Amino acid sequence: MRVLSGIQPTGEPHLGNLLGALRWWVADQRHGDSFYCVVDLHSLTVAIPPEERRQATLATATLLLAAGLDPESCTLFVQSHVPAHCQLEWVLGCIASMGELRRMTQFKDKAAKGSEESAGVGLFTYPVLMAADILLYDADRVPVGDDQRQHLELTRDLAQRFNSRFGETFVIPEAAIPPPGRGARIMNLQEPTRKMSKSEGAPQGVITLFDEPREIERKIKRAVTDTDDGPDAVRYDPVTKPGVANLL
Ligand code: ATP
Ligand code: LTN
Repeated sequence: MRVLSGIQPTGEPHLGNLLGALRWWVADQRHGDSFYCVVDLHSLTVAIPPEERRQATLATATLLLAAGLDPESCTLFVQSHVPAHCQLEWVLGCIASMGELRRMTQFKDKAAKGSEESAGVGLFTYPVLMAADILLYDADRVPVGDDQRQHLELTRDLAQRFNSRFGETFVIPEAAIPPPGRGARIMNLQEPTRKMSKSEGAPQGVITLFDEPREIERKIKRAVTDTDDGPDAVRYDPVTKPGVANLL
C-alpha cells in the first residue's frame, strides 16, 4: 500500500490537524510505503511573509516528528523541493475544467471573502496541485480530514480521465477519512459551525499543538455551547448542538 498526505505551513498546527490527519498518518506509516509532505507551494495561496513561511515549514516538519512520524518508516519532505509536483500540475490543469474547479467548496468559501474576480488563480488551481501531489507517487490511500473529501473526488476524476484518454498511467487513490465523531471535522471552539483552521477563525477557538496545558484548559472552559440547561443538555447532536457535540 502506498500512502501520501500533506499539511500546509500556514501557521501553528492545531488539534483538528492532529485528530483529523496526523495521528492517522502515524498509524499508516507502519502498514505501507508512506510519503508525507509539508505543502509549502499550497501555502502560497495564503498571504504570509516569506520569513514566517520558512519558519512555519520547519516548525510543521518538527511537529510531524514530535507527533510520531519516523523517518525510518516514512518519507518526510518539503513539496517545493520536488519540481515534478508543479510539472504534473500543468499537465493535469490541461484536462481539468473551469466548471469542476469552480464547484470546489473550499474555493467558493475562500473566494467568498472578496469577489471571484479578485480571487487568486492559485486558490482556483489549488486542487489540481493537490491531485498532482497524490498521483505523482501512485498513492492508493490518502489520509485526510473531511474537508478534503471533494478534492479527493476531483483527484480520482482527473486520474480516470487521464487514464481513459492516454492509457493506464495513474493509480486511482482512495480518501481515508476518520469516521464521524472520531476527528473527521473538529470545529472552532468559538464558532462551532466553522472548522478549526490554522489561517482563519477566532484564535481563542483554536487549540494549537504548541499551547501550554493551562491555555488549553482556558480555551475549552470558554468554548461556546448553547443556552439549553435541560436534563439532556449534554448530548452528541452536531446539527442542533454543534458546540456541545464538538466538545464531546
Ligand atoms: P488552513 O487553515 O491554512 O487551510 P488547515 O488547518 O485547514 O489549514 P491543512 O494544512 O490544510 O490544515 O490540512 C492538514 C490536514 O488536516 C488535512 O488532512 C485536513 O483535512 C486536516 N484538517 C484540517 N483542519 C481540520 C479540522 N478542523 N478537523 C479535522 N481535520 C482537519
Ligand atoms: N489540500 C490539503 C493539503 C494537501 C494535501 C495534499 C492533502 C496538499 N496536498 C495531498 C493530501 C494529499 C488541505 O488543504 N488540507
